[in-house]
Amino acid sequence: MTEAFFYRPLARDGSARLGEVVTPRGEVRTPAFMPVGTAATVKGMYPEQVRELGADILLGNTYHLMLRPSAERIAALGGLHRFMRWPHPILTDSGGFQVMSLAGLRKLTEKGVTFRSHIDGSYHEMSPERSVEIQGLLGSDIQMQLDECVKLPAAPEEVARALRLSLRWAERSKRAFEAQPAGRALFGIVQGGDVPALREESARGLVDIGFPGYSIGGLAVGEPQAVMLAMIEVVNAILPADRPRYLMGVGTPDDIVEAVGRGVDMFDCVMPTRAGRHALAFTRFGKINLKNARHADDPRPLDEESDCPAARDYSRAYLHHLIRCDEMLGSMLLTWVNLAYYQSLMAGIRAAIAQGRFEDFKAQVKDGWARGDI
Ligand code: PRF
Repeated sequence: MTEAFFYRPLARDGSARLGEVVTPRGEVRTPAFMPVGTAATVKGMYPEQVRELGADILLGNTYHLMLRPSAERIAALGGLHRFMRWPHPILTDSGGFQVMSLAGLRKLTEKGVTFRSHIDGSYHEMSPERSVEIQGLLGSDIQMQLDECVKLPAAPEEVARALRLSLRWAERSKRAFEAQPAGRALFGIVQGGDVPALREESARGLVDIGFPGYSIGGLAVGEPQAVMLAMIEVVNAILPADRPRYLMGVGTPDDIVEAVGRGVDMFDCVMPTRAGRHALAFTRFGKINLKNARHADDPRPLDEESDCPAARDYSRAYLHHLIRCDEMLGSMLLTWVNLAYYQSLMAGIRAAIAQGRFEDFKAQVKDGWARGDI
């Protein structure tokens, strides 16, 4: 087993990239979608089941795990992989984004961020150094620097201040990360809002510091899709071709195919899992809301041609019934449907890039979503 972390490019089709992120815990086929396992679980799914759908890597959250059950407790129990029985690669977010969206009474200074837990109101401090230390205790394979993500729309001065703070935190994070074993990686996070010049400043600053991979943050936070895609183009023109690029917290199937076409390699999003718990199914025919009364008498499955038993073998009427009764199996089946759809989309994307027909594939899947449910 190699002790190195690196990106192996395999093929290109336009700007779309086929590759592998190689880690000591295994290879991640890219473009990759990472299911979100915030609280050391992909809600409603067995880890073995998530793996069988084709996931090579999961995302975990520093913020949630530091509060409950705590990084030190997970470390004492042998690390996050053993704790949750997922022996494959894990990527962790640094916590800053979750502090800003979930925690109460936040205070941000040069040193870091102080906040109150959304669980019990307890007081916590997070610095770039502490975030990296927590991710190290968890045993995360791919770690994120602490950053500040500004919601859009925002004043350019505010976006500039946040990206420059994030750059200084990137340097501190890199220094703190040097204490960790070989084979793990720390990614820098590009910020810069919807301002091309600030995106460039952020990307160049991070490349100067030097990271084994780069995340694109601060997008899908209120801006139109066209703006997000334009920012991805600006950033990917600067990021080195021999390092993986991860678009944080994105997105819909349409966002994913568009971003892949602009050179993004990795994605994560709560959308398939959260939407599944709220009765929304992602399919070849677009989104289907199983709450709708029109499904009550429908004996057809969601997609009779799917490889996923949840999509192929259960009637829409039954799924509708489970959701109406708030039965947990309804959430479990729809989470399964959605993660299976997302992973099959990624497998289709990878096959298309390998064969040089990514544009055709993109047109074909978009056509299916547009045609809609019968
Ligand atoms: N920063 C971090 N995590 C994130 C984001 C970010 O900007 C986003 C934005 N879409 C999602 N998750 N650290």
